[in-house]
Amino acid sequence: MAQKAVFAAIVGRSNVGKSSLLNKILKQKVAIVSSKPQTTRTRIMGILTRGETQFVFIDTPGLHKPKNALGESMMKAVKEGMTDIDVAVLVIDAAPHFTVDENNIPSAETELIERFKTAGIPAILVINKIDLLKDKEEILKIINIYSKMYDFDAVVPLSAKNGSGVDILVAEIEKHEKESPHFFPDDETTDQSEKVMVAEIIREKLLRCLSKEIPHGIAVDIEKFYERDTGKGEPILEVEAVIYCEKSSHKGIIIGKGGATLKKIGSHAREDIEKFFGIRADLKLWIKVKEGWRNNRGMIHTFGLDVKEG
Ligand SMILES: Nc1nc2c(ncn2[C@@H]2O[C@H](COP(=O)(O)OP(=O)(O)OP(=O)(O)O)[C@@H](O)[C@H]2O)c(=O)[nH]1
Ligand SMILES: [Mg+2]
Repeated sequence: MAQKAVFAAIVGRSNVGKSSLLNKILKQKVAIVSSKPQTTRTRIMGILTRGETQFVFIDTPGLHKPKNALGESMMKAVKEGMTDIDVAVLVIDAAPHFTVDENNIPSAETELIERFKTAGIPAILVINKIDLLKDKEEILKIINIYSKMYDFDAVVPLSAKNGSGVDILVAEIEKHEKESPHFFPDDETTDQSEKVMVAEIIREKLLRCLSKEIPHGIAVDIEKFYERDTGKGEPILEVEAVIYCEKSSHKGIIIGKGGATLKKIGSHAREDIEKFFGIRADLKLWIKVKEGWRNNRGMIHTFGLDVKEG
């Protein structure tokens, strides 16, 4: 049988659960998740090969009005993520805190839907977080508002948290497959390098352990990453990472009283690194201050956060 492939971009506002959905589809965590907006900073590919079909999902940063060069780069990554796709998956948050009002749709979202129209991109509307909904009428209200904006191929209410509805979405995406050779090895799950995965795991713990604005000004750079032979039969993964923050006051907060916060971040990150690589790990963290890096294109490039062309 001929091989098939389908490219699907997962797009939508910040915090609606795009990365959670990708992880649930893949049954493996490849994208970090947090309750803070703008968690995802780059375009992340998640790959699932099932029978003859290879699904390539493109997780994208949440739509927002950029306030700095990093934000601009993130929005460029969304645009880039929408090129050469077979279908777009627009994710909407149905949780009660998220009021959908047709008079108050953010311009970034309406512009995205305009792109669906002009580029003729078929789209699926995903209504996520239905596990939090008491009143299912809310789903109908959302469908009503969004179906006026675009002729969606399908509407799938689901929960990226408990997985209900996720299989229905995958089946809807599969309808857009095309005959094509597979683009990635069949056992691959992401296009991110191991070093990037490690940096992202550390950044996730920073996002989760720190409050408010500080995590948004953080970047993680992996300086050393190698397997060391312990001579006892079992190698150990040695990781040394630098956490860059924007202010020296932030550095103090990241370290915490007696180093407690950094210790907690380090041990949570190490646990996840060990789980991901299936090997014991040793993690050393340093903190450096790099004022205003989010407006410095050179630094954005150094941290791998700019949009790669091609
Ligand atoms: N209850 C519930 N929470 C969810 C669900 N999906 C995601 N969440 C939570 O929503 C928050 C945001 O999830 P993410 O997956 O990081 O959202 P995102 O859209 O990728 O966010 P950005 O990368 O910032 O654009 C996290 O706290 C998730 O645990 C769901 O189906 N139900
Ligand atoms: Mg995300």
